[in-house]
This record gives sequence, C-alpha cells and structure tokens, in this order.
Amino acid sequence: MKTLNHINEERLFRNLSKSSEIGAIPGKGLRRLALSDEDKEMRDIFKAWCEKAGLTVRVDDFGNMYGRREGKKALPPVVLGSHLDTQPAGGRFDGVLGVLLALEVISTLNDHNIETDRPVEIVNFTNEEGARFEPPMLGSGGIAGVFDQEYVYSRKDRDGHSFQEELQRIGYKGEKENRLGDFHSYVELHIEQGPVLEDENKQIGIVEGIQGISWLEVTVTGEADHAGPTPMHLRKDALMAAAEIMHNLEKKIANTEVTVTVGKISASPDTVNCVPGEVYFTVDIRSTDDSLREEAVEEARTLIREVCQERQVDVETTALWNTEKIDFDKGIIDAIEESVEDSGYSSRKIVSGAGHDAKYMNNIGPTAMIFLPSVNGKSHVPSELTLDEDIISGANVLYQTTVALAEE
Ligand code: HGY
Ligand code: MN
Ligand code: MN
Ligand code: MN
Repeated sequence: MKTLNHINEERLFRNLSKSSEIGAIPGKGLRRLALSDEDKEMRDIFKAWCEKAGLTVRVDDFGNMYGRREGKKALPPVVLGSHLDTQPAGGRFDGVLGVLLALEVISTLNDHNIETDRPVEIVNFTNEEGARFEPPMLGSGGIAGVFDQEYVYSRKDRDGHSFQEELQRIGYKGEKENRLGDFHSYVELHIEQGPVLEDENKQIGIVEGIQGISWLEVTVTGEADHAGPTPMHLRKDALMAAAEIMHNLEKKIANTEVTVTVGKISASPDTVNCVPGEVYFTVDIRSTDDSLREEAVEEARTLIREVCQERQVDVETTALWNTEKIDFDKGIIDAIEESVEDSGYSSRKIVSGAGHDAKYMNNIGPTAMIFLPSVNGKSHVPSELTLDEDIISGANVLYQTTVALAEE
C-alpha cells in the first residue's frame, strides 16, 4: 500500500540536534547515563515534545515513558520506540534515533490528519545501556516480566546510588498501572552499530533476530604487597592472574562464532609500587548459537578457575546477565519488508549483534526492528555516525510500516 511520506526533515533534525546537546561530550558524543541529571533534562524535553504532538504522556514504575495517540478503535496499539540513555562516552544516535523517529511518525500523522484504526504509542525505555545500572534493559525487561520491581530498584551504580533512589530523585518514578499493556506490534528503529550495511551499501537492515549475550563478573583476590622487597615467587599478584586469564579468554575461547569482551576493570591497591591484591573485571560473551555461547561461558569459568588455582589466588565468578538468541515476528518483518520495497530502498536481512529493548518486547508481543547503516560500523563511541539521508530513509520506512500495522 503506497502512502505519501512527508516527514518533516527540518523538525526531525532540529530535535536530533537538540538531543545531541544534552549530555554532549567532546567529539560529538553523549554522556547521558540512565537516571542522571542529563537523562532527566532529555526526558523533560521529550515529554514536552510529546505533549506538543498531542500525545497523552504517562510514566510507569520503571520510569519508562509512553506517549499515546488514540486511534479510531479501542484496539491494542502499535508501539514504536527505543531508549534515550547512552554509554558514558557514547554516540548521539544509539537509541535516540528510535525514539525521535517514532515521534516524527506521530507528528507526520498529525500533519496530514491521518486517523489510524489502532492507537499508536511511542516509548522511551529506561536504562537500556546497562552502563550505569547493570544489567541492561531494566525498563523493557521490567515490563516483560524478566526482572521484578524489587530487583530493578535494588540495582546500584558505582557510587552506591540505587535505581530506585535515582528514579525518585529525577521525578520519573511513575505508577505500575501505567506499564504498557497488551499491544498489537512493537517496531524499534535503531542504528546497526556494526559494518555490514555500509559494507554492502544497503540503506535498510531488516532485523530478523538478536544474538544471545552472557555477562560474567570476576573478582580475583590475591595479596597486596610492596612492589620492591617482595620476591616474585612469593607473590599472589591478583592483576597478573587477571592478565593471564584475559589473554587466554581471547586466545582460547573467542572465535569467529563467539565474541569475548573484557571490560570494567579495576585493581586495588592501584599505584605504581603496590602489588594489586584485588582485581574486578567483567566478561561479555555473545553468539548467534546458544549452545556455542553456553559452552564458551563454561570454558571461561574453567579457565578462570584453573589460572587462579595455579597462582594460588582466590576467585569468585558470578553470572550477571544471560539472554538467549531470539527470532523476531515474521508478520512484522514482512510489514517492514513491504514498506522497504514500496519505498524502493536497498536492504538486507540481518541478525543484531547488539542487544536492544526489542529483545524483551519480543517476549510479550509481535516485534521486529529496522536498522540504519553506521558509518565505519562504529558505535558506543563519540564518533558514532549515521548519515542524514539514511535517517530520512529510516523515518520513511518506520512511517510506512506504522501506517500499515495501524490499519485493522
Ligand atoms: O550491550 C548491548 O548490546 C546494548 O548496546 N546494550
Ligand atoms: Mn541501543
Ligand atoms: Mn547501546
Ligand atoms: Mn551516583
């Protein structure tokens, strides 16, 4: 079904550049951590934009923000959205495009007085990144029943502030009854965050699923010592043990099917002339094949244990987050594909290497995603970039898909 697409590019890019100012860091990046002052500032602006577009705004007990546009019929809504929080030194497109292009779809429907059969809701999910409060997607995972409210509220940042107190502090602790109810479909537009679309010169990625992700946290405890008088053979150096573990995680476990990423590293004491007695780090293991991922997690645990035994240091390895590979809804994928074909854009099917709120939305309703190319495949860095013409194509596809899905 051909629909005229008249997104308002000036409005869209004005909103995007405003978002790019809130939490701006050098290199055109963003630091807008979940439930931070910057997140509050952006939420307030987004709320005002939603109200200006005639949406009814509500906030649930996880701080998820919903803007609702009524339809002709009291049917379950078509839902569009993503997240406005970013990595500590992230980009200005990750998550943001999904929320702002959803708003642009609403504004375009308004511009042309289009009344859809189904209501349309747009959503900003809390803490998708999991950079401040682990694990990721606490907002979408909360409404999908993956995490209960008590668990989410108890999560603490590195300074010991809890999710609950920060949600309260910024004034976005809403009501449980405001959570998203039954919905017809969820479509999340997002940047690819990898090199495939650019490499194959494709304008749109039609996302069929998301790979599985496992997070481990590891604490190695040896003995702190003076760096000078302590002979090497008498040391229990926690950092050297961790270094050997990290080297072997890459050499023995990572491969073309399984990615392994070590991060969030801290050592104490952390000075030039002390042997570190305690080291903390995380391990992120991903694969599109769940059995390979689970095998890799077990091999990592064994490797960590064996290195520490040999070095006579203690170690505690705990599972922080586990998600299986998911496949999106065929009907929604087809609706996206039809919109892409109608618009004449080049596209390819793709499985997401990154996690998204759509992962959990897929647990509770028909879901799929639209990807836009990332320049040089870069993301989670200030230099993250998606070109204007690709943003416009994405807005057109999201608009067309929404109009199609919102028709009974
Ligand atoms: O970890 C992820 O893949 C997502 O960006 N939070
Ligand atoms: Mn994201
Ligand atoms: Mn991200
Ligand atoms: Mn804090």
